[in-house]
Amino acid sequence: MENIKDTFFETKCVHAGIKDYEYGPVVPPIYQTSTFKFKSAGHGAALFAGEDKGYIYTRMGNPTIEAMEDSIAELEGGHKALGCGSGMAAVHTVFAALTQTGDHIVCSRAVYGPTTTLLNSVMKRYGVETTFVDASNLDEVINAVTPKTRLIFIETPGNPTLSISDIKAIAAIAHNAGALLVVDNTFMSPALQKPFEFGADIILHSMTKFLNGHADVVGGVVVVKNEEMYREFRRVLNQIGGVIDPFNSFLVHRGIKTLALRMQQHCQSATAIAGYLENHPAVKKVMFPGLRSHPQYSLAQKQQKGPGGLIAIELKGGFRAGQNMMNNVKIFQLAVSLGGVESLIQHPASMTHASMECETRRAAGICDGLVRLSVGIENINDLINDLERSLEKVHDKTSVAVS
Ligand code: LCS
Repeated sequence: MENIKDTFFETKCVHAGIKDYEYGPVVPPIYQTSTFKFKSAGHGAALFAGEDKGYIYTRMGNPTIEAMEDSIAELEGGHKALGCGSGMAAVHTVFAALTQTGDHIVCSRAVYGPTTTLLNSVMKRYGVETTFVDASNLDEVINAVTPKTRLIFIETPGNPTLSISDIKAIAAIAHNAGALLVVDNTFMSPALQKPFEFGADIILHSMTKFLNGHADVVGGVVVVKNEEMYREFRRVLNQIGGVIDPFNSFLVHRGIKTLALRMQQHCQSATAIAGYLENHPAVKKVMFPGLRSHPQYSLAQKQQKGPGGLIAIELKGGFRAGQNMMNNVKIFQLAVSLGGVESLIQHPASMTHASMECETRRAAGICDGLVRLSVGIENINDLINDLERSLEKVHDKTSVAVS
């Protein structure tokens, strides 16, 4: 579509990235091919030399992948995007492209468990050191930066505690130190948060979550702001090989068409559920950026267009009560991942964040009793009734609190 830049977000969701293709399809065809024919030996050489535009080999580029990448770059307000085989491939590509032996990273403690583990294992083995901080405390971030810091990495809201970091303030800290700010925007999607508007340098997503939205793809994406960085990241991704394939790209691109609508419903239903849980006698604490009780409620109001669809809760009965709740829900599915149309429930300490060492996990605020909900788009009455029934059982068995 022409003039896509002048359209509103909902229109971009439907049309961004789509070009003209042979036969005039309204959605991008799936170019399910590993390689592309050259017209002549000279043409092949010119493509490899970058003198001619076109496709060579799907690890290096493919029209279906590119359509999805362009749509996300447009939605995030970036220059270009790089589709990756998973969110973790996106995280790794960023670290591999930006650091070398002797460099230092400052990373928020409130990030997806395997991101912490990647920094503490592979990146450490390559001689890249990381300092983990409570990124909602700016003094901690400032104090952690050293002359060797290449990047600051945050997730906001963080997985799974939903603590919020000030993107604008942390971008300023990074830039003062000659470092870059990388924001994992998975929990918000560009429908609810635009990190580039607050000074972030690189955005990444697990597309497995809200961007795709239908729990049928594993994928990731990195979005950059200029051509120089894009070329460097593309070179590294080509070498690492962690690319996405055409079919999964097609599915993500299809999912994005309803992103704006889905995010509205996730926010609305999660807000209703968080309010319900906050008043429930079996619940000790609810962490949700849309509640006034959230410690960074006012920052969330400034930085986010909505609270998102994730809720973390602690039950008065601790871990046992949480297990009971998870074993008794019927509509919420007991499964990891998040951001799909179906509601999910899981236990971070024994599931998504189990790869972290116990002490690291507790320092990140992930107590053993924490349960995470990803609120889908089912009817809100069904969802609340499901929680009501499961919490009745929890409450009966744990009326004496044992957290
Ligand atoms: N970043 C965030 C914020 C995530 O939540 C995840 C996955 C990743 C990166 C990695 O993405 P993947 O490689 O799985 O596409 N989060 C998960 C979670 O909370 N439950 O299961 C996966």
